[in-house]
Amino acid sequence: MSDPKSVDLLARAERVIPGGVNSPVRAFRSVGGSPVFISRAEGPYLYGADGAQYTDYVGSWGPMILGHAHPAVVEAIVTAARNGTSYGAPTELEVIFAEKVSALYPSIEMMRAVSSGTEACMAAIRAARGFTGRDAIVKFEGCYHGHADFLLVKAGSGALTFGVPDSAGVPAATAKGTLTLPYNDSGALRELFRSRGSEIAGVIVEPVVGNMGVVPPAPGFLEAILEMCKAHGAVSIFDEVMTGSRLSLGGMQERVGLRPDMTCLGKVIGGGMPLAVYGGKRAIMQKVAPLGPVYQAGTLSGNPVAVSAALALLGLLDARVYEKLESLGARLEKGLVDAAKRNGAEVCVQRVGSMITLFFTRGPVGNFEDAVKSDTARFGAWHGAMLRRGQYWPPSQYEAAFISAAHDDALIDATVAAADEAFAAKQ
Ligand code: KE4
Repeated sequence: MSDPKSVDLLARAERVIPGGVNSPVRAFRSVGGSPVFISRAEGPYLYGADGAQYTDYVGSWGPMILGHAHPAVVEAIVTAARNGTSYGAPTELEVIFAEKVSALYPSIEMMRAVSSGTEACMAAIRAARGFTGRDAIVKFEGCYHGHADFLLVKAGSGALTFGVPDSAGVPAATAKGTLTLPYNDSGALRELFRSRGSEIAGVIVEPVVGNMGVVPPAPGFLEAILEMCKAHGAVSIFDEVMTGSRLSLGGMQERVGLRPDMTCLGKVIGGGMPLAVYGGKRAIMQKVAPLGPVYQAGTLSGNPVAVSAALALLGLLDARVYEKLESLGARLEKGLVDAAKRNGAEVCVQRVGSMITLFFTRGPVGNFEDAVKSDTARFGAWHGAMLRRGQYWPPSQYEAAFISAAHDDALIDATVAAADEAFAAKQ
């Protein structure tokens, strides 16, 4: 149950916006109840339409790594906007941004700014196809790379056949070019390359999955992807839209010391503004227009307001931030595990850095098949109980929750106390 003002707003919204929301997960459909309409946010807090305060564990689905409305980021946006919001022409800011990204991600020798993670992943795959002259791409079940047609695909019958659409409106012919394998299954990947390696343009992977809940890579899995791509002339693509500068300033690839051929970035890299990146090996990116035959364009790509926000945020991220995020993440993980045990709740908590998921299943969760064993009804009840206690947890079992550096030990302890009650709550 949400506050009366949000309920009224939802009724109005549903008349003019599908489900009343501009992105489906916000509708609370998978947890029940109606969504809280947010009026403002600051630091670790969201404020509902009725003024109620919530400790936020969504953080706009990842970007708000330093909390909401960070003064330095807001100031950068205001200052930039006073100079005009977008010119549709190159600026020095974009050069500084590209040099910064390349310094943080040595695997990105050349990059292009776009306006969303969807655009970044779509363009990266087009570049991989243009570079290799091949059509097939490989993704992993449970990973989400935005809503480009050829990425809304699920495994066809038998994971080694071509994909089938996972959304209405995606032509079967489009889906056929996408092969879907189980996450963390290096054997299936090796088998696929053995049988079809010459057809594969690229492999795209979330190096830590956030989109089926947090699922870390099994030892050797990411290395197998890079090895197979290298051996068969395919392009390895790390989709670090969520993990980039979230798990480390240089993303998951920095944590594991790997260099994919291409990387997609978004969320944190964009400073919480509509700004994302795709890039990688110079030889691949030199295929992109106007240098080469792979076309990609965008009206607001690299606009000065978004880039200024990004540079302000990135300039504040240092080792101390990631140390604090690790400490808070470990505190929350332990607190949730202990609270679940105290209440006899069968859960599995999986975390990497400040990305964490509470699965209502015994676990461990290593792939999509494991994740969907979760009791989503129990999760929904727990989510509602947490919300009533001022804790804003992602409204889906299959999402990552995010901790910001604006959170502190006291807030984490309050969240654990609420979780304790929520586990005990029968409804
Ligand atoms: P956007 O187009 O939403 O900016 O990015 C797509 C995308 C690509 N790759 C990864 C790994 C992502 O997590 C995303 C988007 N993440 C979702 C949350 N799981 C965005 C929230 C939403 O869809 O409302």
